[in-house]
Amino acid sequence: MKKVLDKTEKADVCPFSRRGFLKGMVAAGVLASIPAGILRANAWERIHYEGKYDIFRNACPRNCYDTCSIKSYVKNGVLEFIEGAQESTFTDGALCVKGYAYPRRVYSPDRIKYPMKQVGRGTGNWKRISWDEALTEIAEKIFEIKKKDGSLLGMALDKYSGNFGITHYGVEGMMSSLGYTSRFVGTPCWPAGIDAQNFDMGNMWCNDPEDFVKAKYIIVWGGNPAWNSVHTMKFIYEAQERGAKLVVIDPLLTQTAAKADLYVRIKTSQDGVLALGMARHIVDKGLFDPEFVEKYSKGFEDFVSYLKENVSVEWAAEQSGVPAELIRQLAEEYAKAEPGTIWAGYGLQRHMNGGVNVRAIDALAAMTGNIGKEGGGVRYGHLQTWGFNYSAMVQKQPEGSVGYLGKDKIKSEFTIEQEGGAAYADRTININKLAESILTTDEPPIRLLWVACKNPFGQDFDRPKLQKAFDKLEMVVVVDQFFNETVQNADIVLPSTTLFEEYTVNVSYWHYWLSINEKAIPEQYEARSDLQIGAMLSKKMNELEAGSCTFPQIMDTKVWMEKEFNEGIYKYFGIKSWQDLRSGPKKAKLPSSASWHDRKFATPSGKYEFSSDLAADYGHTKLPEYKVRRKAYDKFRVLTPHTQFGLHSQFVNIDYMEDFNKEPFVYINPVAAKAKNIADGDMVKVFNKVGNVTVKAKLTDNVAEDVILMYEAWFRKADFNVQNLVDDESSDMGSFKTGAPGVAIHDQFADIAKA
Ligand SMILES: Nc1nc2c(c(=O)[nH]1)N[C@H]1C(S)=C(S)[C@@H](COP(=O)(O)OP(=O)(O)OC[C@H]3O[C@@H](n4cnc5c(=O)[nH]c(N)nc54)[C@H](O)[C@@H]3O)O[C@H]1N2
Ligand SMILES: Nc1nc2c(c(=O)[nH]1)N[C@H]1C(S)=C(S)[C@@H](COP(=O)(O)OP(=O)(O)OC[C@H]3O[C@@H](n4cnc5c(=O)[nH]c(N)nc54)[C@H](O)[C@@H]3O)O[C@H]1N2
Ligand SMILES: [Mo]
Repeated sequence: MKKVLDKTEKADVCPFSRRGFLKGMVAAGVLASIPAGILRANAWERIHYEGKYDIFRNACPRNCYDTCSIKSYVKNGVLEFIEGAQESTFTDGALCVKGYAYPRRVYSPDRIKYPMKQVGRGTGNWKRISWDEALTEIAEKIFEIKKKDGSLLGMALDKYSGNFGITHYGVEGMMSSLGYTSRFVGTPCWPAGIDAQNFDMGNMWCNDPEDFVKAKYIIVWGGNPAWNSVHTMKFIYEAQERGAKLVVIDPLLTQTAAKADLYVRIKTSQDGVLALGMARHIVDKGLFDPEFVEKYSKGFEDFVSYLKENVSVEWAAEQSGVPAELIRQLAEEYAKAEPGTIWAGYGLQRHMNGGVNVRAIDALAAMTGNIGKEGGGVRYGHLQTWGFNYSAMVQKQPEGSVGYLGKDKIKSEFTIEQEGGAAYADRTININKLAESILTTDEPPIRLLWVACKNPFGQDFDRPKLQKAFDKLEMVVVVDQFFNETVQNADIVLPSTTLFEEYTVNVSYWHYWLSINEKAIPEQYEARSDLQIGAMLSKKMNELEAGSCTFPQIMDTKVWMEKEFNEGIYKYFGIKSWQDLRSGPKKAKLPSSASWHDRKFATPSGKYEFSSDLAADYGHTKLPEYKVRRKAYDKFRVLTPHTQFGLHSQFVNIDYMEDFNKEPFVYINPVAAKAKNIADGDMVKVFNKVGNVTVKAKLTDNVAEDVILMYEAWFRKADFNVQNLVDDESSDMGSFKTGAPGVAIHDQFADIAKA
């Protein structure tokens, strides 16, 4: 090991070497069994690095709880290795495995290097073109659409979470600069839970995750942080060391469940039932918090009546598959804990009854007085730190732009409502029904689709239908870094920079740290950031027709990053200027680590609402009542949750990740496999009404007998895509706060047979 750290050796500073990767991991003490001597050497190393490298501040912009603060080491313009920032007590000097592989992503030979045109969509016949040619072709299409339709509503933007850097909202700005267009709104990720918490409390707001250490009882409910939020686990472990009990409720025995003191296997979609059963027992035993329900809540009596008339522990046991005795035990332990906390994961709410199930869980926390306490709460997410200017996003349409007659307002979960609420006249379409909408939207139809920070073929639903939809489009432009399946269905691909090649600023929807992202290396090949591409398109549009685009034509990402800051941000983070972030990330100055610490809720009544009129206005029950789950449409339930060594379609294609994750599998219980005559390692076909996937089987009793499991991921060498098995059925909630309902991603079914 000592040798790995020997910096005097020439070979190990090559960015393409496995050494650089190891060094990053060692630098932050991440390699599993690091002897103490190495850690001491590591401290020596750090001092040694100063002066030898240009050191930059970066932040991981992926859609991940952890949004890590990064320190990057550059020599002669080459990014050699990176480590987690030590200044952040959340990142705590360590990255995840994917993070350490970033230099391999930057210098991957597979990166899209130049603008390219595909001669015949889907043929793979790519031809390198110049930026000028690419932009001219796109601009001419835009003019053609305006001429044909009298508006630009035939141009649509499909963007989501490939890069959450704040200036990336400049893509939306670029669209506004062109005119009124069609926008896919909503989110495939967490909308049902967002609405649920808004109905109950008036906002989605979670405690600082670092205060997990203060919890005495932790329920991780429908989440898998051991893979999906690795940095939070250290706080959970510390709580356990201080005597807290960790309970994991999940239909799968996950890596998080493996760390738990108690694993509860639940039938999928039946979390509301379990929460209601626990609530009934708490009422029966008088274990609720009289002060909270009297002073700070509305509708508790109605909730109790509902429970007494409709819910019994035995019924909940039968429905959820969790034994009655265990429901009673969980209820009593949680209610008596001082405090108890629940982490409501996003997997939990990707169901047709997902929103109301989150409401039932919120109710459990409220009735036991666990909301507003340090170490307590129902942790789902928050947007408290997102108060930027969104200068890049807010752009004016050119004079005389014709818009949609409806006064739809653009919404996303990150929308900061503007004073006065100016109504946009873009046409808004449910992001979760991309295929269906392209096929059915008319007057005008969608002709030109601009895709950025999104991989619909990898991440959206009903892939066979999406193929038909793309075939209908007149032009598809994709801005990305790799030739993924969406790019394969594009006419023009524009190369995007990686996070190290631009300035931006990042915050998290989970922790409370703010990080600057500096440009550490030049743009690689001909890659440009989303903002720069907007400016280049604007220049070309105006060249061809003056006044046709209002987006700035010269773009310095540093200047645009500066424009995102305001006094509110400075005050919240206790800094004087964004320059202060050059010395490291900063944490918000929180009056308490607890959300709702003053128990003043943002609901219409100002109280926690067990009974919500607003929920009724949106077509839901006022109370968090039991809602029957989706009827099975095939033999097994199919779960397609998130993978360990990838983030959605990102990372698994990087060579180091392929070392960990060579090929995809379907996981099946041995009993179910036997009935189907399937042995471990057999090639099998998983099929349903949407489509099919052929993949290798792995037998494990980590999954129940009626469940088959595949992790969503893009393998560049395998023809594997879980979206062949996932339809676009909506979840119950999401329209209130995000503009469209979520997707019942985990309410899917399929059969399996030997291939
Ligand atoms: N079956 C199934 N489907 C799911 C889920 C599931 O659990 N199961 N999860 C859902 C969830 S939770 C989410 S959040 C979505 C995620 O859906 P997406 O947001 O589409 O997912 P990603 O794969 O993270 O990112 C999309 C693309 O952005 C690109 N990208 C990265 N950086 C940049 C940049 O700076 N500029 C541009 N232009 N592009 C960039 C990446 O290379 C990638 O191709 O998927 C959803 N789909
Ligand atoms: N390594 C890695 N990290 C990531 C991501 C990634 O792709 N890879 N994605 C990021 C993003 S965008 C997101 S949204 C988060 C997701 O973070 P999580 O919510 O933790 O992740 P998921 O994989 O969507 O689902 C978590 C668990 O929900 C369970 N689940 C499914 N249905 C039910 C149900 O009905 N009841 C219960 N109790 N459990 C159920 C699944 O079995 C799964 O174990 O992670 C982020 N972090
Ligand atoms: Mo997500």
